[in-house]
Amino acid sequence: MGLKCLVILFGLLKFCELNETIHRDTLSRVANSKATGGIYLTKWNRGLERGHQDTKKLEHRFWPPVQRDSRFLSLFTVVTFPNGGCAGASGDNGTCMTARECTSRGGSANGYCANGFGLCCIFMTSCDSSTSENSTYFVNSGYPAPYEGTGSCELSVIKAHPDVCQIRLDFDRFSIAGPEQVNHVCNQDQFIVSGGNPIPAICGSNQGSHMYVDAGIGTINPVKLTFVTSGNPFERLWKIKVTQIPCNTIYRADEGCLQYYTGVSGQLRSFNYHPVTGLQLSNQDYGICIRMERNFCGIQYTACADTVNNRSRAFTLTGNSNNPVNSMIGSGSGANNCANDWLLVPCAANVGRLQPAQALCTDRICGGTFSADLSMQSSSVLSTVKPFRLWFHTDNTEAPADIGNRGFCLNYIQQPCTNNLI
Ligand SMILES: *[C@@H]1O[C@H](CO)[C@@H](O)[C@H](O)[C@H]1NC(C)=O
Ligand SMILES: *[C@@H]1O[C@H](CO)[C@@H](O)[C@H](O)[C@H]1NC(C)=O
Ligand SMILES: *[C@@H]1O[C@H](CO)[C@@H](O)[C@H](O)[C@H]1NC(C)=O
Ligand SMILES: *[C@@H]1O[C@H](CO)[C@@H](O)[C@H](O)[C@H]1NC(C)=O
Ligand SMILES: [Ca+2]
Repeated sequence: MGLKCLVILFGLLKFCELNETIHRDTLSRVANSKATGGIYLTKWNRGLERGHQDTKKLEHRFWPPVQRDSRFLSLFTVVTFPNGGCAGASGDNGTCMTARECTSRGGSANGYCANGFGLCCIFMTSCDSSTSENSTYFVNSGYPAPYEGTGSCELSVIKAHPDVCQIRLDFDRFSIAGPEQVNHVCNQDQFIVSGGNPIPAICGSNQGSHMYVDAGIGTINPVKLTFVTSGNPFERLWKIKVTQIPCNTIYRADEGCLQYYTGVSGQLRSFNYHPVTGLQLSNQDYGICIRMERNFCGIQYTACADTVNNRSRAFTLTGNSNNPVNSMIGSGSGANNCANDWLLVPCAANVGRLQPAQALCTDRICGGTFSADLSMQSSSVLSTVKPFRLWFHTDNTEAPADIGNRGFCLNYIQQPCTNNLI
């Protein structure tokens, strides 16, 4: 798909059509629309302000070389550009297209794109709707005002193209009621994703987080995003960007990754993590993947700084974390094993651990301190198992043994293929 524009008289007038070839004989049609004061003209007056110089630049950029000699085209120039993503004036992501196309597809124009030839079309929708537009924002009823009511609010996401394999959800805003205080189960509000691979329901505060949903191959049932709200009044606010990811792209997440991070360093947080107000969610079971960057052979994890609490709560999965709790490791059923809730870090070992213990490594880590050894002292933890992946699991119970756990926040840094890392 693409947008083609006919530029007349060095850009003083522009006529754009989505995906439609403009021939010389289209000119009469253009002339007609001009004569009748066609809908295009008023919408493109920014072209008039931009004037001569910009248009000259555009000619160099877009003018197909084969047409350069044509005397006809010295007056009439055809420019094309892809229907790609664009940034709207509001900062939202949109799709570049003509004003007419944007209106007919149910979007709203928000700023210019493609050097002023296209409009950035933003798609925003709320409860009980469906979308097949890429980069649609799913917002709460009444957005940007919060929604205090209860009920169910659903968006069906239909593939924009059969060749879409994944749906990425970006939680630009995500604030619904958190889990109950005893067992941390989301029983008041819930965000549920269905129709794709199994995804745990979440609740609470998740702004800045993301999820990948496997949409399957071919055209199958839509993926449904549902907010169920119940119980006490709560100022619920959400705005989720829904991006459709084609199968054969480099930015597609690996199979089985609910979360997928790229880059040499970054930060991983469990859902509803917050050192003070967060509570680790029960009934979680998912993979977190970090793309192996070129020439990196290992990955090191360190608990985030907790600047609020006296004792860091950046990794509190098990025990009563109102008191200091040591790290726990391994999959046995002993007091210092991780039988119920854990973060699985494949063959994890503390950084700087003295030989020969270096040869030993553990997989599950839990407790109230982040370390691959039993310890009250937090440590950086290294894993060289590839691909880089973590699994997070919680059961449906906290009380009475587990109290006030927040979940985890870890910073990761990939380690170069030196120092015996292969
Ligand atoms: C737009 O592009 C599609 C796919 O490339 C094509 O099937 C369709 O005929 C085109 N429409 C027009 C009006 O050119
Ligand atoms: C959706 O938009 C994103 C970002 O612009 C882009 O990478 C992706 O290829 C688009 N998906 C489809 C199906 O066009
Ligand atoms: C979407 O918007 C963000 C923030 O404005 C920007 O960083 C990102 O590149 C945009 N994506 C596309 C495909 O335009
Ligand atoms: C912080 O912890 C230390 C050691 O456990 C304790 O001595 C101190 O009183 C605590 N401070 C606060 C403000 O709780
Ligand atoms: Ca638990």
